[in-house]
Amino acid sequence: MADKILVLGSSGQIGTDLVDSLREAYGNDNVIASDLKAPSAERLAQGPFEQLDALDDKKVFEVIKKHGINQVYHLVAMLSATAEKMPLRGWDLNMRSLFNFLELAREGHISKMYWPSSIAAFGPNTPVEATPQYTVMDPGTVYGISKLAGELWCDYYHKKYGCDLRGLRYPGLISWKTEPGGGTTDYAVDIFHKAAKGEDYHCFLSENRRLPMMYMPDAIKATIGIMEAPAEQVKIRTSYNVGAFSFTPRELSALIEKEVPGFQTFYDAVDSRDAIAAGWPQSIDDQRAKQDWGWQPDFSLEAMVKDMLANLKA
Ligand code: AKB
Repeated sequence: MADKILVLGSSGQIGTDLVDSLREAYGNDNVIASDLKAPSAERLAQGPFEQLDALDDKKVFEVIKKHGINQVYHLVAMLSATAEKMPLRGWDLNMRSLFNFLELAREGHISKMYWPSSIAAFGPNTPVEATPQYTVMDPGTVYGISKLAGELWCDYYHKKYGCDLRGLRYPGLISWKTEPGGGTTDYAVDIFHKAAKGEDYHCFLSENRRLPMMYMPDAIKATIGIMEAPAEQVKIRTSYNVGAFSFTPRELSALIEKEVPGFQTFYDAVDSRDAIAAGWPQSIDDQRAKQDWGWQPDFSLEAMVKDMLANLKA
């Protein structure tokens, strides 16, 4: 029987690219996009869509049964900067939407689920260089606490009930199809939009704030890669570290300036997101993902910069 896949949060930064890639691999009709928001007419024409609140457990169950869903990519989350402004709503959304699907997995209604974690699950006492897979995790944000708790719950449901749950700790993600919303790493997308329009950028992180990042095609490769890996190769059921490259705003700005002469970044807009980023790793050790299920990124930092600008200018 063909896999039937539900992507929750399909209009978001990851969901937009992921639905396109999954539809190429599995066929349009086998990938059901879903989001709280109504889709664009273009998206609706591409394949099945369900307008769905991931907190509404009855509607979620109906959608799973209606389409005969067996795999779920659960991308619904309130990200770091927004969740700091509304901590209880952030916690409620991030955790209750996860539990709705963990329970469906426990009851045997879905056979496999992807739920992403983040570098935000680490904290100020985590080693910042080549952050190991297993290390101190003391997140200082609501989003980070929800990601660490969610990782542990996924591991618990796997060990206790045998549920097939898989996850990655995403670094900051850079993409051109959809802008991110509410994250701390979003500057690394905003800056390209300004550069492509010939405008200067006023950065909300300080110039030397180094963070691990990844280009979206690699994030999608990792996401589908871990979901398609044979179950016995997925040995970590909390979430795997994955990395690609790291840079500071100043280094990124200099690379963009090579492609867009005259481009400038100013650091007069630094805000509370800089303190969030200060508690996160600067680079990631992803040996376990490489060893266990063959993870390997394709894009270098320089190649990502060129590709982002080419796509945004097009
Ligand atoms: C955020 O900045 O909140 C996210 C993340 C690192 O998970 N992009």
